[in-house]
Amino acid sequence: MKSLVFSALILFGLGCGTAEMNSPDVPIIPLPVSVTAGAGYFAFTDATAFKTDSEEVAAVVERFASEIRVSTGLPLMVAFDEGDIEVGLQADLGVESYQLTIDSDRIALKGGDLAGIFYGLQSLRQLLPAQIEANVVASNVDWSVPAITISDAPRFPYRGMHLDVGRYFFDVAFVKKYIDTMSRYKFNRFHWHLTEDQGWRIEIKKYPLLTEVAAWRKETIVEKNFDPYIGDGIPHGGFYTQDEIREVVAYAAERFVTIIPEIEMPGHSTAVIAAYPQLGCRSEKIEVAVTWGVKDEILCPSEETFTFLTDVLTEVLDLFPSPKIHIGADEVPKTNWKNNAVAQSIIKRENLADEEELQSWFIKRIEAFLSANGRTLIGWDEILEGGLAPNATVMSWRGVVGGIEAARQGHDVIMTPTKYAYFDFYQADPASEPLAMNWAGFTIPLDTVYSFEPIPEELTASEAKHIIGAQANVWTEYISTPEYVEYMAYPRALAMAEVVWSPKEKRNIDSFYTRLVGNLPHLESMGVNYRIPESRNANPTGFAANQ
Ligand code: TNX
Repeated sequence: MKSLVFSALILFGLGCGTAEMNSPDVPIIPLPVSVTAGAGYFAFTDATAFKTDSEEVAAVVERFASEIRVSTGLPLMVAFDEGDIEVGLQADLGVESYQLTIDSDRIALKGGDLAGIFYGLQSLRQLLPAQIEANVVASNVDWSVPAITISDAPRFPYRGMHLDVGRYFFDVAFVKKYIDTMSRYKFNRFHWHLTEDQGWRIEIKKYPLLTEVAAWRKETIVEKNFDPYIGDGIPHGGFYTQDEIREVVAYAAERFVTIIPEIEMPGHSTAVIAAYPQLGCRSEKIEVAVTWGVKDEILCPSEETFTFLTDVLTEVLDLFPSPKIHIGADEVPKTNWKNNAVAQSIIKRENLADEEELQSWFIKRIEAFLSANGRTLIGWDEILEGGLAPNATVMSWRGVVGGIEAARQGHDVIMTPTKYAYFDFYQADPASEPLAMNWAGFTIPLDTVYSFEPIPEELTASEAKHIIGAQANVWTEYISTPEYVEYMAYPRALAMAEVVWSPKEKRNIDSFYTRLVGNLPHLESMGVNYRIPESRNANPTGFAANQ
């Protein structure tokens, strides 16, 4: 990888020496609200220490110091009485905001809250040489940072990255690394897609077959060989124990990341029905899915299903403090409801027009349960069909149309339109890339992600307030290894980080590419297997981007 990064730098025609750091294109991603270059450098030495004003601030600083002690080998004490890096709270700065002032003899970091301090420290980390990310002492490095003043605050409160662990299971160590990496780019929501047709990944004490049966499939389709079907013959599966989940939730919280668990219903439920056939709408025994695509196996709207779902959610709520819980609700073919007596009798009893309204009735029942437990619901934009549940947040994935509609109805919206936010899609000419998703027929290069604007022009200012942020999704049908997840997510996640954090009017693709050059060595040093981007304006394959 080292040599690849080196060639990437040559490709860009730039190095990453300290001189360039003093330019306005200081290599911080996402771009801060305001950056003013000063004169000179602050050097980290044996005598450098952090001074904090409270236990809670000290805890955040200590975590950071403990990480950079590893690479610098410096003592970097955290104290209350003295220190040349002074860190404290200043509430009037606002949530998640910070001010970082670096002079040649001292550094001052003020955060509007602890998250703000954490983000200020991430900016400081990015100003240090890339070896700061190393997990061994890096010798002969000049640990200095340029004099600079930064004022910074996020554009959106919801800045998300998603990971599908249903299609392929990823272990706790990797999930932690994924969260750690995203948090360094100031993402604050991890959407953990925990259940799928091809695998259920969360231990639920009351329903042991979910982890004994639903977490395992006998094999996986090879590439796109649906017809004739070719399977790999290799069993695949795995799940997180509740202890592991608690550990990951705590790990994320230390990085100011809230985990939003997703429990899919009523669709994407083949694995559940394989374990508990009585929850489906048909009596045949089925297996955990081995192929991709939209499946007919959906949960029956019976009382037994609601008991199951509320039991499952009770355990989920106990594990995840997130105020918002994702209940899926995408891609629900209604065939099995059309042919099922229970479903039809509810339509009649509740005076519903059709199966779409039955889905809406289903989701509203789940919302009532969540709201009785002090939480609200997020669903994919299909929850608009048949009428939105009262406090639902809509995740708009089939373009931004659903998001516009929901915002007009006064609902909160998270924008994640496929065209810009699906990191399972190819990022360059498919001919030169490993197998990836392309069901919509387009490719999503880095600059396309960067060009994404989460607030549609059609919205009035008051409607636009309902767009609480955006998210990038990593679906894993064709992504079976951690290395490939990273290849698909990075550096596109850096472009998305800037979309959700930086002021719209300051975003500039040329500046982004320049800062990217300074930043890629950090990803390299963190051991993230990012894709080396083509140089700006180069089109080596002659492949046209999808815009
Ligand atoms: C659509 S996005 C899906 C996922 C797939 C993805 C593949 C959404 C709510 N549903 O189940 O994994 O496309 O790109």
